[in-house]
Amino acid sequence: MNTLALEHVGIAVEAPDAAGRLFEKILGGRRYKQETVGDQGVRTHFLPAGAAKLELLEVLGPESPVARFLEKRGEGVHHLAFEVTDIEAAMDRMRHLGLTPLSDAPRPGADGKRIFFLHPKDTCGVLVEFCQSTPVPLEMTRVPYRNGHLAVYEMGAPANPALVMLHGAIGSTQRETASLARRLAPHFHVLALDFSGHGASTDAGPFSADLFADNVRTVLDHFGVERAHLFGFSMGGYAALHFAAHYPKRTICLAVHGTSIAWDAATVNAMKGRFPAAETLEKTSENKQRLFERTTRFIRMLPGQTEVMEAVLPRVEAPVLVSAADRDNLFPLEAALRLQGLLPQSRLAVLPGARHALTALDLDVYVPLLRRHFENAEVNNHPQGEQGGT
Ligand code: CMX
Repeated sequence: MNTLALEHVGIAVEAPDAAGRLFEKILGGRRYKQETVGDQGVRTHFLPAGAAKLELLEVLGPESPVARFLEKRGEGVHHLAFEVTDIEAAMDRMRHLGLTPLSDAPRPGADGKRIFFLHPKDTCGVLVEFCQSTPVPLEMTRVPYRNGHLAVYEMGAPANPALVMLHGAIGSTQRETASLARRLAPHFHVLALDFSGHGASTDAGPFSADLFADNVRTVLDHFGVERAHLFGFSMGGYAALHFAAHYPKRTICLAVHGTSIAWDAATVNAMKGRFPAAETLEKTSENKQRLFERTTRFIRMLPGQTEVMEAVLPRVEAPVLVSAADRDNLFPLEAALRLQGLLPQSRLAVLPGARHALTALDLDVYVPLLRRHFENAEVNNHPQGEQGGT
């Protein structure tokens, strides 16, 4: 059997800000996430520590087990957490070892994880946590659209700023944006959608940037969201830019990753070269054949759209974070630079060590970048009244 890996060390602290600054100095990394874990009565503050993390535990109320710990013992190491791939099996194994998990079943922990504990009395005075990263299944809402529906995965509190998340060509939320969406959900009201004819959304005719922008508008209307941040990967970025250009009053700010607006015959062929790989992944999709046909027609039109985009994008006033992977195997870095050059309020980020696929990105690097970009955006100056149309 492989040994279990240390996932994080939990440290109970009285003053999370001061403790956070101290450990930032010691470890050399920055706090990258805060999260309230209501079930445990704590707020967690994460810092990177090599392959593991430090989890500073801030008490939220007197009922929290960490409050009792602080009262009895003061600040200090509170628990060690080990990563498992099957948390139910880990619970059974602990019971077979004669150890008693503190809960009958795994409970929700920080980071979308499922967790359980062993009592410190059974484990040499150390509270031991087991955690499984496998995320809870996404819940899908069917938003009526033309004669069918759009599949939307809603996460996070509706009181938070809305963030629409758009996948790439021949992709879907489940395959591409889900992990990123989960990481952003504690801070935003995430609406991750499958474009028409993709993933779990029904087909609604030929693909076009207008259709995808209309998908976004429909989802915002359905959820009663006036203005939103947009994130788009690859073709999703293209659609996000198109949306921002045509619905400026509904756009707070944007982030696009792995997106090019300068398509030529070579990019069309390179994109088509990715279809077989997608085919093996999309075996269950009823739309598969039509998806490839519609995508082929759509991307063949894109080289003819370059001039149109070049004329329209300088009018996008929303701040845009343009990011690209330094080893993107579909678009050269120049594509990102060219795009950034067209956008009046844009910043460029080059992310290390990744190819085109969004799933290959180091989210520990990318998520803080995105959060800062969205959170810095000017959100007070809400334009009112009539929205633009395509
Ligand atoms: N590490 C080591 N010893 C601990 C401990 C810890 N984290 N927490 C409690 N103890 C010790 C206490 O000091 C006490 O020892 P003494 O009997 O020698 O005084 C003993 O365990 C009993 O402690 P208690 O305060 O009387 O509390 P309970 O037995 O009611 O609860 C425990 C202890 C472990 C069952 C409870 O704290 C618990 O359920 N912990 C798991 C949940 C938790 O800690 N959640 C926060 C983690 C947040 C996250 O990572 O998401």
